[in-house]
Amino acid sequence: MPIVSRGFKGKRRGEGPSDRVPPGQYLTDDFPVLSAGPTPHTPVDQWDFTITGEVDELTRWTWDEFRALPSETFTVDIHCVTKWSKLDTVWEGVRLDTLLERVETAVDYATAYCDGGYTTNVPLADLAGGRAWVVYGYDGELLDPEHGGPARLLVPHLYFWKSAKWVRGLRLTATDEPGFWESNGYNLYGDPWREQRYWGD
Ligand SMILES: Nc1nc2c(c(=O)[nH]1)N[C@H]1C(S)=C(S)[C@@H](COP(=O)(O)O)O[C@H]1N2
Ligand SMILES: [Mo]
Repeated sequence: MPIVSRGFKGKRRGEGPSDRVPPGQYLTDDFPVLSAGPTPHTPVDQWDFTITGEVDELTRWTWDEFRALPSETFTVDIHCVTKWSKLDTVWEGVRLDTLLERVETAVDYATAYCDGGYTTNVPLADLAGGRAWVVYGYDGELLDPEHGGPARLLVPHLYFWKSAKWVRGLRLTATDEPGFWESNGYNLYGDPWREQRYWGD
């Protein structure tokens, strides 16, 4: 009987198409949960989304106001710095463009902040152009609290740590300020196609 372990790669499906799977990543069908702390459970009647910081006026949406904004269902690939990628994930949410068009600012950076205290920094340019969303639906259902429900940021062209779960707003800043993981060794920008995993990558 051969001793090779066919199960060694678990649910990995191999490396996948190189135009879809960035260097160093493997594909998974699972949806792992990665959280630096406990899952907050903020009721939607206590939820709001605020754009604050270097803005002319603070802009805020209640849950009902946010849900009344134009939304879309879309399919993207996601890439976690721990090396799993997941293709064709289906989300529902509001483009950041829709939120940012209400905001006047002279600065170029944003820090997403969350229930539970997590933060992550993203240049405003990366939040514009239909490349970033605040999502509340996944795979035809409301977003599971473990995956960031009621709502999370989704910036699929950057490593998945930029997709802040339980997001409550953006603080706009003049300089690119490291968030939680970026202060702990992760790359300030996090482009998976350039393998910008850690400081110095
Ligand atoms: N608020 C918050 N958002 C977060 C995290 C976190 O710990 N707290 N972890 C990040 C990391 S490192 C990853 S890989 C993804 C994981 O999302 P998932 O649990 O839905 O797979 O969420 C990101 N967003
Ligand atoms: Mo991650």
